[in-house]
Amino acid sequence: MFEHENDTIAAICTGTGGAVSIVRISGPRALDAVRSVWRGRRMPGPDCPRMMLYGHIVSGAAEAGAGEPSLAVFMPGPHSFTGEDVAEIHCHGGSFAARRALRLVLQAGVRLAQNGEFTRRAFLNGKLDLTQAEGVLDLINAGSERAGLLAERQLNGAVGSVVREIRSEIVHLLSECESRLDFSEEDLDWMPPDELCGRIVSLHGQATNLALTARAGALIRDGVSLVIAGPPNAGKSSLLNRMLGYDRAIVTPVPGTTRDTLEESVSIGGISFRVTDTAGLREAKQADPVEALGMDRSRQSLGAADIVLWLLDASATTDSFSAQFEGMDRAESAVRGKFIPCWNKMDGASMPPDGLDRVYASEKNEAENAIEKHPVFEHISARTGDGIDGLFRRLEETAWDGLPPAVQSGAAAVSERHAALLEQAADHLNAACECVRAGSWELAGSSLRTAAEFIGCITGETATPDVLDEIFSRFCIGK
Ligand SMILES: Nc1nc2c(ncn2[C@@H]2O[C@H](COP(=O)(O)OP(=O)(O)OP(=O)(O)O)[C@@H](O)[C@H]2O)c(=O)[nH]1
Ligand SMILES: [Mg+2]
Repeated sequence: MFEHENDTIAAICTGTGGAVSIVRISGPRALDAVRSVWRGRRMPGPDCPRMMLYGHIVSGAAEAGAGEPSLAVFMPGPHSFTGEDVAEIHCHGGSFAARRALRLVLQAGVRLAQNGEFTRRAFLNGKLDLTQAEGVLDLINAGSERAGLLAERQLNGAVGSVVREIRSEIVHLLSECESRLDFSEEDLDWMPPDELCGRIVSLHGQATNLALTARAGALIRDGVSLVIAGPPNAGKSSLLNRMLGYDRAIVTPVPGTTRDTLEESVSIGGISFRVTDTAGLREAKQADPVEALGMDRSRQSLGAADIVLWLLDASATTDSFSAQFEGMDRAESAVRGKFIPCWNKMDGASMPPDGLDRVYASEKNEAENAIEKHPVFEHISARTGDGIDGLFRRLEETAWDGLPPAVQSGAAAVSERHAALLEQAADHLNAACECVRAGSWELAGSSLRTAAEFIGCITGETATPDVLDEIFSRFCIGK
């Protein structure tokens, strides 16, 4: 917890490994701090704002030698990221140059910034609302193109502007209720109660619909966990390799090749899938202790997955199908997410896809016309790549699982934090409507005020320091 102070802060704001490292300084002493370490033909200052200048960083006036060649820029407030005077020193990459420059800057009466403190200052100085600040964090953490796009939209105010419209309408209706209290004896031109109720109900709908976009937001931001499971030798590792486009997992004809779970990320339809290849599941009596441990991990993965892709070996002898179906049924009961059965090795299958599905149907003693009751099988060959496009479409659809297209486009998908506040606001809007119907203007006003506070917490107008601490502590130092 820290208060917003008017002191000057600095931090290295680039990650390790790049060609350039940047030290950022914000606050009233930003320019003095750079001047105290800078030697160059021209000093970046108010006379040349936002202009990158070449010079050298030295440890002090007494030190001999030219010092570290660097670039520096000065951005006077309020036209800067934080809204304060900001200076940046661009040093050579690697850990030495930037750390040395930072140490020198800190000696000039500047303190090290805390996590997210630059962005927090930008928020406190009105440069960003809270949803935009969160958009900054989402952009940093974006694991797919779609997640990046969503973060960018939020950073540009997509969520903030919708939320502010809702809030300003609530505040308008609140003033309607209050004016009835303040001028109860006077004949003012009031909004009829039915119209007032209608507008509150419409706001309730907007808040609830916006809250519903959180599921799409979570999907886009966090991605999906997909576990590939099935009996040994079904081709699970081959499929992982096929999905990634390179040989990540060891593949052999020996059943029980994969011993431990293996996770990699792949982007499908702009959604990030964390794909886990697992050790094949079979009767424990056939397994050695190492394989048994691997199978334990496979079962744990099954329980935790959003989607389980269960592979069956279509090239195996038909005698083996019963055992394969039994294994699948046993596993399915441990799955909490969605389950997609999939025949692999279709290139070596002795039966066409519908034949395989019918074998499953007859095994289940289902009438042929009831086949559609069965899980819909995918049919692929991890070896040739046949059916993989269809499988990808199925995975994408399963991930979205019926979310309406408007939500899928993710124009303004809110976070869990926003959704919780919107739902609370919606409850108070409901209560306000009841009160208006009952003619209890004071209670209606109080419910509307609470609803406005919850909504204001989304953009930060009514957020407490605790909320800000929680949000900005998730940022890294230098952001
Ligand atoms: N014909 C054919 N062979 C395949 C296909 N997919 C995998 N195989 C072969 O099946 C054997 C087993 O493949 P893996 O990918 O190691 O199978 P797995 O399910 O990971 O096996 P475990 O790790 O032992 O559980 C290998 O010889 C693969 O080349 C396929 O689509 N068609
Ligand atoms: Mg394997």
